[in-house]
Amino acid sequence: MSEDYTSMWEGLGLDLAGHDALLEVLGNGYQDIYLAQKNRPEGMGYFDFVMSEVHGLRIKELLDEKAAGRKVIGSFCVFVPEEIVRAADATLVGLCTGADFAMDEVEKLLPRNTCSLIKSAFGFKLGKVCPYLETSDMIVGENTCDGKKKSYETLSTLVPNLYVMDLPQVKSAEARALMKAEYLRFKGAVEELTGITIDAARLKKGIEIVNNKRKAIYRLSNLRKADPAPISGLDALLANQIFFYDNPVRFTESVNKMCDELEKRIEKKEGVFPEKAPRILISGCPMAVPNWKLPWVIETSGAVIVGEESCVGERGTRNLTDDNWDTEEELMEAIVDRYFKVDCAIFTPNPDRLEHIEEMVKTCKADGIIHYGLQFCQPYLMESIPLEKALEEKNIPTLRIETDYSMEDVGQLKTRVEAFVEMIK
Ligand code: BJ8
Repeated sequence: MSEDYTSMWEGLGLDLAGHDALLEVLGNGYQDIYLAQKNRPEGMGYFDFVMSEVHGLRIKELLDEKAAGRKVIGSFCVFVPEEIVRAADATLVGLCTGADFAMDEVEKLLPRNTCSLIKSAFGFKLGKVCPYLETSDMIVGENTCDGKKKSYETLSTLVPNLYVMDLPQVKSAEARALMKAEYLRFKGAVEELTGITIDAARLKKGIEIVNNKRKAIYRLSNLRKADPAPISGLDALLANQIFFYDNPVRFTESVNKMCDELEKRIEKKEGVFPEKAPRILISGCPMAVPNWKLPWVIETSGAVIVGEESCVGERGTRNLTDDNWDTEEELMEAIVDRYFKVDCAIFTPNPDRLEHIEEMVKTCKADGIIHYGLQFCQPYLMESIPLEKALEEKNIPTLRIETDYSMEDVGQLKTRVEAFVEMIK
């Protein structure tokens, strides 16, 4: 880290010893997993820098924004519409985490059989190690899976500023109306928090910023179609993870700059893995920083990851918001239309997700799918069984993995993944 941020972290009420321990584990993991890779694009230098400053310079920037009167809103889900947040000159940051912390304390509040994603968010709060959570003026929870919606009842006793958004679970006209009503209610809450009235011009600006960010990351996804792949799945995942933290305009520029470099690599047939290396599509639960275990296992087993059907990936970033409208009402409708297409497994039935996976297999030229389900995640684990069956019927080899954030199963995962890679070669 470029500066000593101790007093900033102290001011946020972090537990300095615990936080130091977390940063050390994060730094070591990054060194072993990321910096050990070969032939990385030069453009990844920017993302390495962002990661090295993820609890430092980025938090300082957010605190500077707050000092200038702007607000920071934290979220756990891609259903929280960033366009509305940007329209009020506020910044949206992701609060999901990918590491276990303070688990003994967490298990006093949540059942042991809760997924790691939920437990880790609680662990970071109870262990006082998340500067994003402590910087947020509003924390948005959402009624998605049962684990999340019930855990927010408990989270509300730990944080003073939790706002809960209701979300539909089916794709009907009534469900869309619920989503619209909730997005309007959220817009009102953001206006109240920021003191800014969101009009059509502001919405248009917010949509433009977020669309540009999504276009850039989608451009990156498209470049991964090339064989040899110009970027590793680990590096592409990192860009998708930083999507949730970085300043959106700077992020967009940095991704586009890296894409220019990748285009040149593709022209020269330069890749990170040899041509014809087995190509894997990951599908399933989101992977938040620093959850790099499975991608690392896959890419050290001779395969390359060419896409993520995930909320930290294409499920979260595909589809733009149509901004060819003039009134506030029309623009809000366009935002609802965009988010109503997200095919999260909390929806029932959820046929769009299978379609999207098949489409990604084709566009990414994937040889097989690894379905990543977090232990105790009912929506994705339940859905993975019929998905596997449907994909196998179409001769798309699929491996279902169920895991958590611990490193205990790395050996076992490696054996299974290596056998799968061997099979699809
Ligand atoms: S839109 S995937 S970000 S809800 S892993 S907490 S589902 S038990 S994260 Fe998600 Fe929004 Fe859906 Fe995406 Fe529950 Fe499963 Fe845990 Fe999960």
